[in-house]
Amino acid sequence: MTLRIGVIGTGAIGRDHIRRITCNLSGAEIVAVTDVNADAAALAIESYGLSGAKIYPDDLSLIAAPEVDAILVASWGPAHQQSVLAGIAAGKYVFCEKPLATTAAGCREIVEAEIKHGTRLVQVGFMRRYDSGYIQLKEAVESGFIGEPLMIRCAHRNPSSADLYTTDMAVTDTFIHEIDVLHWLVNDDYVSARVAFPKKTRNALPHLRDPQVITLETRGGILITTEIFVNCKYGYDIQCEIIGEEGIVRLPEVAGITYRKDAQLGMNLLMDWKDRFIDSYDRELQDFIDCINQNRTLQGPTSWDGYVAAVTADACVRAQESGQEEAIELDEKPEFYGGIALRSV
Ligand code: NAD
Ligand code: NAI
Ligand code: ISE
Repeated sequence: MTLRIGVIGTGAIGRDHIRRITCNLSGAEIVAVTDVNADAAALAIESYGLSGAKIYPDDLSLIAAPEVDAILVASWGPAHQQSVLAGIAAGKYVFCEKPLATTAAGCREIVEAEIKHGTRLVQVGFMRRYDSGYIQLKEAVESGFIGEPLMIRCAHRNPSSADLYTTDMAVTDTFIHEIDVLHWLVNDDYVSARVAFPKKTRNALPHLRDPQVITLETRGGILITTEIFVNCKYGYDIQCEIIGEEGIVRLPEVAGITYRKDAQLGMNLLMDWKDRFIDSYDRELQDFIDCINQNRTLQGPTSWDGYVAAVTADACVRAQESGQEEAIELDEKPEFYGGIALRSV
């Protein structure tokens, strides 16, 4: 079976996903695209030779199209909620880039709609769960190799940020990847957040506070500190180290040749998120396609994971503003997502 996908939002990542589905992955084809910027949609069709794909005027008409089996939402964050809810209402599968919605209430609405539908339809694009480095870290924690995890130290560095990137986006756009992957890594829930602002880099625009240090604490007492530095200049660099009672494990450096030249021993660093997690993006989407084509329940990050990320991000943004520790309070996890009890749904 070939899954027929309609793409909503053909910007940077929308086009990158179209490229991978068309050129690298198996079992799916792009049959429809839409973008609020009609030129962006036309460019996507032209760039990847999608002569059979149709351009729709908006997300709702694309979702309603009978030839579309599944939608891929890669528009900007505030537009996600409407497209995901319409996808669920039409009974179509949805792959949604992060964030699932920009508010916890919006994510909760999606959760309720999916539960009402009765089967899982939504996968959120938290691709780090498919990264082999993070998978090895999780295996090390779960096998007891480093004993009980006590602390986690992370860094999320981008060489530069766009002009419209604001201080809260360090949480909602960037740190949100750590928020998702870290509670999954240690199988624990967050209970509080704090944010500290070190000396500001001269390389950030005046409106942006960069870098930031975010501290999360889990129910089990694990303390997680993450440096977010989105104008670090030197490269795209993702670090994660888990300190356990019996040892320490670290995310591997991205493989690259070392060179000896001009009196230097060196190694190149990546500059772009598209390259750093290229295998994970391939794997998350292939998994989405395979689960649907083989009639298996989706197994990637759920709408509930999107909700957890949004509640945690809200607390981090409050902590940015208050300078205080802010509580993270989650609703009880519905049985539908593997929780213990179903709360008012
Ligand atoms: P982008 O600005 O390059 O592209 C967004 C596109 O969506 C634009 O072409 C815009 O015109 C279009 N758009 C906006 N609202 C729309 C709507 N309502 N309907 C249709 N099209 C709409 O942004 P991007 O970098 O591609 O990011 C898109 C999404 O992907 C964001 O949610 C972002 O957080 C996410 N993202 C995820 C990762 C990751 O590592 N998983 C990386 C980059 C971006
Ligand atoms: P982008 O700005 O390059 O592309 C967004 C596109 O969506 C634009 O072409 C825009 O015209 C279009 N768009 C906006 N609103 C729309 C709407 N209502 N209907 C249709 N199209 C609409 O942004 P980018 O970088 O591609 O990010 C898109 C999404 O992907 C964001 O949610 C972002 O957080 C996420 N993202 C995820 C990454 C990851 O690592 N998983 C990496 C980069 C982005
Ligand atoms: C972008 O949207 C991503 O998701 C990247 O993974 C992240 O590193 C970057 O900071 C975000 O802007």
